Amino acid sequence: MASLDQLTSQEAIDLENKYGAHNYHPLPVVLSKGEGVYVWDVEGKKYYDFLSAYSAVNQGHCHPRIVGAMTKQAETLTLTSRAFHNDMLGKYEKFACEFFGFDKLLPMNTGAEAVETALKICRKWAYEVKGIDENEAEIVVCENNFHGRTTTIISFSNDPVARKNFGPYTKGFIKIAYDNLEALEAELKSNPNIAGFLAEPIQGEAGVFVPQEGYLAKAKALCEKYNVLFIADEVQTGIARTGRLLAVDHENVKPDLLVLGKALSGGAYPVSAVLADNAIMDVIRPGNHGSTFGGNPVAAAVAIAALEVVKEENLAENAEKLGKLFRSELNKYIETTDLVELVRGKGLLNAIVINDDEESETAWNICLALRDNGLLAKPTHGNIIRFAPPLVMNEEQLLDCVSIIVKTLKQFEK
Ligand code: IF1
Repeated sequence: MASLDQLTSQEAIDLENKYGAHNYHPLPVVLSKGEGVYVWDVEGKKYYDFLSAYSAVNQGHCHPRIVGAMTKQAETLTLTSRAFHNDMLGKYEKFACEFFGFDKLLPMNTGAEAVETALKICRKWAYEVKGIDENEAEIVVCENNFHGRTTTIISFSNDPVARKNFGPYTKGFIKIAYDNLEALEAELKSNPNIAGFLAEPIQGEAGVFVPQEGYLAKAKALCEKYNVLFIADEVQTGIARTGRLLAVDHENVKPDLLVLGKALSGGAYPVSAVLADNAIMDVIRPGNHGSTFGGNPVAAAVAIAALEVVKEENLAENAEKLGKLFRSELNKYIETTDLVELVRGKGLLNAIVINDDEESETAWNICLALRDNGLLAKPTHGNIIRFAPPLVMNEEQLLDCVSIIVKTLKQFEK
């Protein structure tokens, strides 16, 4: 087998198994092409993508405008490092700051790096502005959070698979129940060393858990009351996924630190960022933080194009409208069956809960059958299946997907 020959799916999987670290358990499907809401496997079978690379490909696969911006910039200048200026970074920072309504942006590459960046800014602000004693700052996080894979971030995870045997763990984090304002206020009230509160506006990995209405606005108000920074991790929920540009927009909340990643590039390139106003961001001075690739000209060009697509193609409005349709169509089916407990979500970030215990294989087997029927989705936490198609989907395609999903679920009715 010459390395440039077209592989079969099985050959590609065998290569990964032999030469790749086994840090994932992918659905057995090998993709080689994507366009809009569709992907194709190496045998040429076409699928609806109902994961969108965990909400990175909100703008659809290989969006011509994003690919065009990327290739044009790639032919001109790819990387200077931040030792020198480049002519794209400032343009992008201005564009993104105006787009999201903040004074300043700090560019990074991956979501985890942006979360780390927000934690560092928050701690520095705590010492230099709030006046907490050195090394005493603590950050409140939520149970069942997912914020990435670095040693610090997994230190405050409570998922044993992500965490066990990676210690010793970073100190300075306090875990409270998600969607529980009493727990938050109790912590803020009793502990003068709290610097920030980090939360996902909807918990993705936890199974698309939507908090009660008003939670984010009230949590932000509590943070203001106790002079604590509200850090919104919108890596997964941001960039139109939930039917608004940001999930916090549903409650008109402006976070003190906004963390973005994934769809900030439309999935074309790793681009992440933290946004904040000057009173906070200005604690960061030369040498305090950085990254070789963060803020490179390709990332800047890609992110501008990706955000323009979100606005010009009205992706937030489309996600809002199609999300309502998706849940109402699935609810019609759910009323008729015991197989599915419920559908929940916001915009086009949704999940169904299969009526089975967490250890059962049912959700995995449903995803295999969905694949066979031409739609790709992935279980999370055993019995939950996440549904997050690209936001460029139209109504006819969505209804086609609903019929594939319902037809497949019916195969599993007892
Ligand atoms: C993996 C989940 C999604 C995130 C939030 C930061 C990051 C993520 C809210 C880090 C990343 C991904 C990473 C991916 C699986 C995944 C995921 F299932 F684990 F929860 F999206 F749903 N904050 N989420 O969701 O961003 O460093 O990866 O760019 O395999 O780890 P990253």
